[in-house]
Amino acid sequence: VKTHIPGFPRIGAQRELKFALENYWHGKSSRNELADVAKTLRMQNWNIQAESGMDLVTVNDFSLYDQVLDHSVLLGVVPQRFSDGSCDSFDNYFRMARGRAPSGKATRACEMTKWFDTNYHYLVPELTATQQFILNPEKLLAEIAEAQQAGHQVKPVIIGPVTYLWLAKCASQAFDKLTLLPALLDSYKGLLNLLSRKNIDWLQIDEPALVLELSPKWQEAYREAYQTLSSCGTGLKLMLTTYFDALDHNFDLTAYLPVDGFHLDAVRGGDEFIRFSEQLRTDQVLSVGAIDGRNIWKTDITAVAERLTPVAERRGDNLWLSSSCSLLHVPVDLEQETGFDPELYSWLAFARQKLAEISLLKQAIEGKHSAQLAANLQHVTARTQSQRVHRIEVKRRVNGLMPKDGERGLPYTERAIKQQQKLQLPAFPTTTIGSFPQTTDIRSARARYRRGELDEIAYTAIMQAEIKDCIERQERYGLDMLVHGEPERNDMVEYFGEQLEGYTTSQLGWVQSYGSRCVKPPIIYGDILRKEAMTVGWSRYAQSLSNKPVKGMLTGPVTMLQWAFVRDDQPRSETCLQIALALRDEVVDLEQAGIAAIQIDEPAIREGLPLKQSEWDFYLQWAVYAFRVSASGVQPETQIHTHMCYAEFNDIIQAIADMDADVITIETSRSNMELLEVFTEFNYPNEIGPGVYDIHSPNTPTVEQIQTLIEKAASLIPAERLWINPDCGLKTRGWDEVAPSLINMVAAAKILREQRLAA
Ligand code: THG
Ligand code: ZN
Repeated sequence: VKTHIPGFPRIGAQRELKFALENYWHGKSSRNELADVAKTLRMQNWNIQAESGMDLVTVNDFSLYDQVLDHSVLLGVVPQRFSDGSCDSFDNYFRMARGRAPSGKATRACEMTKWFDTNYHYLVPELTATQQFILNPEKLLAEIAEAQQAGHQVKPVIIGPVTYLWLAKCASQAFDKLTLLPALLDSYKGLLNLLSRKNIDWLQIDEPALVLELSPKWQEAYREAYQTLSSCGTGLKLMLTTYFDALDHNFDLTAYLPVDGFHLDAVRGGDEFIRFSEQLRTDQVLSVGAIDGRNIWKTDITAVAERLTPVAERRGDNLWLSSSCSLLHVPVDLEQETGFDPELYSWLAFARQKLAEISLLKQAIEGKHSAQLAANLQHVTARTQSQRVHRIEVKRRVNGLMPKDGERGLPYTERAIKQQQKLQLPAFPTTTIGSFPQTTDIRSARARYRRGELDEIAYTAIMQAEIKDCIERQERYGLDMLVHGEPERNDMVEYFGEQLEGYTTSQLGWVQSYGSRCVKPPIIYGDILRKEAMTVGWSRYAQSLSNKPVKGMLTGPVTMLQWAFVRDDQPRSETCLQIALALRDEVVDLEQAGIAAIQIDEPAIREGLPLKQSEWDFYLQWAVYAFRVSASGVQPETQIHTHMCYAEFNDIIQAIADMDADVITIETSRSNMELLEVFTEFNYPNEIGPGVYDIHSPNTPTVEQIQTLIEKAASLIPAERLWINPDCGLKTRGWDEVAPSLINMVAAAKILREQRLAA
């Protein structure tokens, strides 16, 4: 039995890579200093793997920004606009990622999108119909040499050809990406040839697209690809690596691909690996991903060892043990955490601890019964029985939910009349998405409060002053529906996670989101209960300062679930309904406190879609119901808003309509309102606020630019249902950018109102 992992986090236990990158980008450090940090991190990661008993260390899972971007560079897939010679290849790499670099001209960055159903974003390769692939293996070979010189047994990882094509987009006009497969395979053959001369046994070749419901055409591409690669006679063994779900309808396809080994996800894929093992020849290797690479729970090693016994008996040395997928998706090291109480701590495993679990699993399978194994069993058993996990009143409330708990009482058309009577908004009402600039003063006040350097009274006074300033500014700019600005919040999920029972938050549990950016997902360990109101005090205070309506601001149940590490001992849908009920109570309390409009953000509803399309309906059904439960405790007069960003709405427009929010605000400005067209075609029945300017850009939009977008929107959405707002929250911008932008937005809305009145 051998052990390995598909990949390890590269950001560093203390986010060393993040800080090194940002220092380099901002001209505060040299290229060599960045390279040194990167090298140290790689060395550390290999040493951790070797010391934890991995037989092979993974190489090329490291990246300065993104592994898909690295692979594009490896294949010479660099869009034309980056070939202007304005900087060298080191900086050009960052230009592709960010649109700019310490040297070189600024240009449009590559598009970013979600890596399968994870919260990691990759840079989308851009292919042309006549794409040439020119190998550029410098980085890969250098890292292999580095690891070998350090004395490690090396297993490099690359992305497989079919998954790479699947992830790519057509640069300008559409064409069939599979027409590029033969040329791409030539390039891979060249690469395999190179690697076969580097004293390497195994190459890990990642093909997660094999867990998708592929069409026959893409299935055939797999046959062609691996037939070609297996017949190139290099002697290099391929470990075809799949993860994130079961193979299901690609099971036979995969089992017959001519490679020397396969890696399967035995967490999401259930017991499929047992049947798969029976299909393989005994000289083929099966790597079983039995330790969850997507979550932070300790594995029940005894139970997994038992499940693995038949496979171990059949395969002997040709069984490898592994994590389900790369550990990129979990934080680095639990041992740094000092804030968890001992009981909770004993239930958790971060990346480092997962390596130890793989070794422990190997011992268990080999029949060695250690004290560690006994402790593991004790901890995982304790978790299933713990008082802190189970709250009978919460379970009872979820079980008692009825269809009517997801109903608003009156249909939208009747609610809209009552809401207008109450809110008295002008035509084309202006609003914002919720957050306003998080200044250094605000961040520092929060940090001092957290460290106990500010008491509750002093902290509240500072936050109230910020809210007051924010309300006064919005009044001055002339906005119609105000927000309190959220100075008290760090992250929109973490903030609520810190306040709800059943949730906890880590201190250093950072996970890479994209490039140097990280998130710290909260951990949902138990039944969820709202002990007391979470946002009401701030909202009530904000409303007391204005005669205009101030929107309450909450994160919706699906996003609270999707951006957290979720307990694995009950269906996600049940956990989501528990969150929905906690939020429902908050929504009702806000209404009681005189808040007439409440926004329940759901930016993550689309990314929660299962990888297999046949499972979409079931997911959307419970996700939409959970949102509706959170929103339906209030009177028809109370206006419910929701917000979604980075969304492709086409395939879920029915579900969005089913959410039945009175108002939805969406990101549309960068696509020139194209994203709005689906709402028009669908005849979306409720109110919409399509974003009229891009908050991700530092440029101030002019009145004319905004007007043009509003007019486009007005041609797509009936006037009485159109709102005017930016694309997204403003917390990443400065007041010097926000003030003129909002003033221009309000001016554009007023011009439109006058035009309509005159017409
Ligand atoms: N919150 C959470 N998850 C998310 C998002 C979020 N996932 C998807 C999307 N938004 C990811 N986008 C970002 C954008 C910015 C940052 C992280 C993810 C970011 N992070 C800070 C950093 O890395 O410096 C750290 C944040 C902090 O200091 O609290 O800027 O909004 N949960
Ligand atoms: Zn947004």
